Amino acid sequence: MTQMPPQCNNLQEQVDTLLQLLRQEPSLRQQDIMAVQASLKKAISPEFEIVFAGAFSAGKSMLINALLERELLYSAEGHATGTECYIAYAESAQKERVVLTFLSEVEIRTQVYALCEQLNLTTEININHIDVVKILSQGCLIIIEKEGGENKSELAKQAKALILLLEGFEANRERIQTVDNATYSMEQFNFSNLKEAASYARRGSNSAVLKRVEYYCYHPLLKDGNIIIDTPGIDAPVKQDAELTYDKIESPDTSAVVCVLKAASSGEMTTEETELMEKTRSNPGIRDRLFYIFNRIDETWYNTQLRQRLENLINSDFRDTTRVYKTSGLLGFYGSLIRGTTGRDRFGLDTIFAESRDRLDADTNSGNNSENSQDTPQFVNEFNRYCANSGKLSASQFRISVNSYETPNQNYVRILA
Ligand SMILES: Nc1nc2c(ncn2[C@@H]2O[C@H](COP(=O)(O)OP(=O)(O)OP(=O)(O)O)[C@@H](O)[C@H]2O)c(=O)[nH]1
Ligand SMILES: [Mg+2]
Repeated sequence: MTQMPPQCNNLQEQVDTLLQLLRQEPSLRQQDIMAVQASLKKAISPEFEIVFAGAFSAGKSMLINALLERELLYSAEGHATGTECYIAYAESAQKERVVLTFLSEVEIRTQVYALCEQLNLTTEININHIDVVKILSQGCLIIIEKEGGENKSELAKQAKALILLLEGFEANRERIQTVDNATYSMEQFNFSNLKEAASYARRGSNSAVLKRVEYYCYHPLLKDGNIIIDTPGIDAPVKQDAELTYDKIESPDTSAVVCVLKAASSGEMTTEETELMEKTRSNPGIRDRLFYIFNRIDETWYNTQLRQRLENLINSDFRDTTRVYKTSGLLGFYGSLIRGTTGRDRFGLDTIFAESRDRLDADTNSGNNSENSQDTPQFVNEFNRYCANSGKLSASQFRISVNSYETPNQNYVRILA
């Protein structure tokens, strides 16, 4: 962070004096001084909040993991992040810690009412009544079945969100306070590291009743007061989650916004993305610290039409900014991790990918079929595609073949070997 010029050393005092003078002058007393106070707070604050915002699955969490070079945040298909995550600096690896803040019972009740209204569930709603909770959950299950699955419609997604909220409330009943937002340290949860806390927070039902997760993480990027904030997708099924993101980008505490856009995989901007950019531009505290990231750029490598549409979009709608970046969070993140692997652990298949492989197993109930294509880590598929079809590797320099008689994992190991 830049040093303040010497005449600003007593900024707080000087601004306070000016504001006092303002109050003494009757004709100026009505002036709104909120903006001045907000700017002052920011100017003297040692913290610099950088908010990552965008549509669901744009890759916000993955990009943050890539920046921090570790799998800290939960990144997955579908709506993955349901809670605001703050990542601030820890002085050393030993000082890494997590603080979990829960919603209050009142806030949870408000969300339950709103969801029940949208779902047309009109029973007596007392979430402390075990029977009521059962009836509501059954009602949700019926809706999901009628809609043909959890993700089949907005209604089904909301029903799923209500189930998770009720489950989360029950599972964390002892920790949730009536009107206050209770906070807990990781010791109180018996977590021994950030990862354990993160995997507790990523579970849908826990995430539903958490208001905020703060990670204190040992990484040079966070030194000097940089705080990275991951937010739920602006099109998240629970309205409150999405609103939280909009509140955050309009908040005077926010100093920079990284808009993670999905246009590289769709060729166009969604209404929500346009709204996000408009709201961001209207926050005077952000000024020109607005970064546009076209993530998932790998998808344009295999699709000429998509590539052209993205280029057209950037040339027309992003003409007036130089802060346009094209990234692949997925390839960048795993690419940096596999540098530390060797043939002995099959270039990460037995180490860094072991957990996601097991998770895939659990998700798909595919049992012991460990070479089944469903157990191929997403990165391995993307890596093979990169080698075979991206046109990024010169054929004379890299004689790489992706063979159809081998499994994707075998191709991956052979190529890297
Ligand atoms: N092909 C490709 N996939 C990516 C890329 N970045 C992320 N993904 C995948 O996209 C999915 C969603 O990524 P997340 O990081 O969870 O996205 P998010 O923006 O945090 O999504 P929400 O938390 O749901 O709002 C994951 O399965 C990632 O592996 C990328 O650059 N290329
Ligand atoms: Mg996320």
